[in-house]
Amino acid sequence: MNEKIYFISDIEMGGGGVTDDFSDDLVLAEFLESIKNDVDFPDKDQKVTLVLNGDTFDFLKMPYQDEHPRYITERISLWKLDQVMNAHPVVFRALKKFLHHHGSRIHFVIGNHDADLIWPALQEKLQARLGGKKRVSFGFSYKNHKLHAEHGHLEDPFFAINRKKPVINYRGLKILNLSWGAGACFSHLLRLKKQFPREECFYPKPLALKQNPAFHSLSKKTTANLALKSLLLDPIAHPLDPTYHVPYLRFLKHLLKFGFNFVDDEKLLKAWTGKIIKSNPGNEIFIFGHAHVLTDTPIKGKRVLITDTWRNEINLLQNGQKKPKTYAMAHFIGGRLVDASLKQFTASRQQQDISKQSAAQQAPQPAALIPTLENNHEITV
Ligand SMILES: [Mn+2]
Repeated sequence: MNEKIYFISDIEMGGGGVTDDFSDDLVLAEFLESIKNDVDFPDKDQKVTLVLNGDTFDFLKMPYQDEHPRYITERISLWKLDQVMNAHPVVFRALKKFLHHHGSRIHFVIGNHDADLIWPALQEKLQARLGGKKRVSFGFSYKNHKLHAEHGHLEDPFFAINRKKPVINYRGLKILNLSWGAGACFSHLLRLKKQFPREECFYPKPLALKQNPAFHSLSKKTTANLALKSLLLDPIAHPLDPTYHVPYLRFLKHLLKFGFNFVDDEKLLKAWTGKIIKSNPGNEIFIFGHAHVLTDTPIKGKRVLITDTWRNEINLLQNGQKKPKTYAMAHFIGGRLVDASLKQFTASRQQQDISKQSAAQQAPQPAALIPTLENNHEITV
């Protein structure tokens, strides 16, 4: 059996409004076409799997009829999925076309922006739209031999959810059991996003704040407001409401260990990836998204690949250019991993190896964090 697996993450496709950070539909469609061509389909034993490694959809920032309700029912999530399908028809057509081939599969890993994918109605709708139950699957992770992939938010203190209890009953409603970070987005961070939609997509964040005093000032106000209300006042005002729950102990531990550094901080990144490595023993290679950085590095003696975002993120360190579209590829022959690497996709159909490290090379390499991980002092929405 010859199998190639492609991983992309953090596309953040939304409903087409001001909070929708994805607009490279044609590039994504071309990428899907290129990976289909990369595989020799006349070979009956050839398989190709596309793993959409979390935050494929951005249901989190997307409004529901101009509002941002905290109680997300299956009906609300379905409405949001319809908006995404209407806003990005090119992508849905390309995904469906990718699945025309007998050996192809798509696996949706659930992230913090698309927690709604847990609803059966959404899974059924996507399966019906793209290629059937056997071809389209969902889960919090993807496993293949000694490879483990997941989005990464389940060890992020601000966006972690209880994966064993993703849906809860409250006031007679079945709703998503979302993270504290999701609630903070609905109540505070979205106001900042709507006022500065572009600035929120600038990397690195400290430089974006420095360049725009108005953005800096509103960010500071939002952070202060968020700390006072979401951490203190809201839980007192709504003591029985699970959507206002604050995991204080987890936050305190984070604060003592990492201060005000968040998801892409280098030390923190090693900590959360290390936890996932520890709880999935026996695996040799780990693939994540979520941090919006590109990394190929050894952690705890295992190889860790992190794919960067496909949303319109601007790199201020490179003359304000849009970040390149990157992905990971793993190649199995007869159940043995023969290659795993990070690659860059360019719309001209030329792909470039950016981490030519064979899977056989298990000896720890010098830390290769690409690009430099900047300390991020703001929570990214
Ligand atoms: Mn994420």
